[in-house]
Amino acid sequence: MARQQSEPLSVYRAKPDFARTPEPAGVVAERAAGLPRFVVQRHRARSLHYDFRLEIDGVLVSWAVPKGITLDPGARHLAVHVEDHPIEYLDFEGVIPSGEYGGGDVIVWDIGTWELHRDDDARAAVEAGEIHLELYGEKLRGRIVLVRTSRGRNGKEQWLVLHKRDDAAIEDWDPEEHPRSVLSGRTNDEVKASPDRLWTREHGEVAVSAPTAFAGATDDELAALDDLGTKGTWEIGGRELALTNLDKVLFPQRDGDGAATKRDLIRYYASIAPVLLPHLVDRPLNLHRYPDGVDRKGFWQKQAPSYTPEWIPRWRNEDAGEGESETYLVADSAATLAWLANHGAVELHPWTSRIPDVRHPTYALVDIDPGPDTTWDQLVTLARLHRTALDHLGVRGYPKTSGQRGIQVWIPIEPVMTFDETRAWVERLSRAVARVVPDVVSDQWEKRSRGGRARLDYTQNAINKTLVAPYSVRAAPGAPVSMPIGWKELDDTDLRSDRWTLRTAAARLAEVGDLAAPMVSDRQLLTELV
Ligand SMILES: [Mn+2]
Repeated sequence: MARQQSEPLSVYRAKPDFARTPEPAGVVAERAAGLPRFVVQRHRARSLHYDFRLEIDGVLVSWAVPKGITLDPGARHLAVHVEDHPIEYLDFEGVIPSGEYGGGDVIVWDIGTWELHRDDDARAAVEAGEIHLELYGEKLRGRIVLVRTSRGRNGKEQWLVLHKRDDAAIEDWDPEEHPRSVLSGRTNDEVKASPDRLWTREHGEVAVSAPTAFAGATDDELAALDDLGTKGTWEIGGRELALTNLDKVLFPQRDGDGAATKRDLIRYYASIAPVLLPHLVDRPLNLHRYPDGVDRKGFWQKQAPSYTPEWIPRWRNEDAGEGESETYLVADSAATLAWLANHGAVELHPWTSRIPDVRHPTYALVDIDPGPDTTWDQLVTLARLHRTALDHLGVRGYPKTSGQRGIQVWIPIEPVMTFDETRAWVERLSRAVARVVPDVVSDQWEKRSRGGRARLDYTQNAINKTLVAPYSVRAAPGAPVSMPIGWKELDDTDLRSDRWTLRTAAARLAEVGDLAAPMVSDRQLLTELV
């Protein structure tokens, strides 16, 4: 999704449509050039209104006009004087997230230039409560007058806006009959359906980025790995790795599947890289390491080890408190994944937020965590109820197996909410689900008081708390993998959380494709839950 910058505006300015005005285009264009700008944005927030904004002294002096600005000289429309907006907002067209002031969708309904008709000081005219303008817009032309009628309660000044009876006036002209953006030709509905720009009060315009493609190990590289002895130098992606203990068993066998060695783990991560890395890149990584195998105790590693090669990217957490990890590894290549696997990093847990804006998550996470007495059928029921709830809200969730016993739902979002907000959102969602099946779900955190029931864990929606990445291996016999699934697969009687392993993941991918790929570029604005 390309981010529209100010180009459409300059394109527009270069080619204004002067067909409707009786004055020669050259004369008007000359006068309109170099003048301050105005914009009218059609804004569907709590209620529909048009924001009329004038560029004055480097800010946008603004009025919210419920019925819009019209060419109809018979109309008198209420205009509420609202706070100045930054000049960067002038050509903004996109979405303001719900929860933000003015949350909703915005199009540039009209844009152009203006000049004072009577006075010579615009700011003074606004303060005096009466301003006469000549507009040179795409839709709006001619003389407009704004007059203050009352100071109003809660400081909101009420004004009237009207169009003079001049050559540009058109009787019964209705702004709602001209609903498209003058920049993109889109309606509010179309912008809402696929917003390519986003505005927040704190950050202004928020960029939307495109996913990158990552290379995995080549067949030749994998053959070279297979040919190594128990240790040796392996070249992958132009990097030389000193691999050790390649035949060490990290995963005991399960159900007749052979045990898996460190070589198997390295091979898996180097091969799965193209579909795994999009979930890891630009995110600090928490590692669950099992250098002595998964039947021994593992440990969490967040701090980048001192022996990390130069070429592996790192991110420094400037907010790290006393005793907390300061420097995190970031995986951006198959070679990095292979290096991590060589160090026994079995489970890869990326942060749910991206560098550098780590305080705003790109996912809301639902973790359906079975208790000792939870049956698989009950777990699937809980997943289905979440699906129903998300459907009802018009929110897209992407399910995956945890690779152990649970099911997770990852909900990709625009990075505009805080962790407190995503956590509260998921808690409300899960509590609504729990009310449907109270005998299956416990709201108790103490394992003892849960009576063996499942837990809907919303607490992972916090900075530096993580769930395992899609396609990450889990620390369990047989080397199961956290596998993205389709919602319909909940109906598959063969589905189990640990159904797929590092041996079967490639065949699974070949069969159903990369079901987690859409998560990476999907961005949603979570609607308010009451
Ligand atoms: Mn508005």
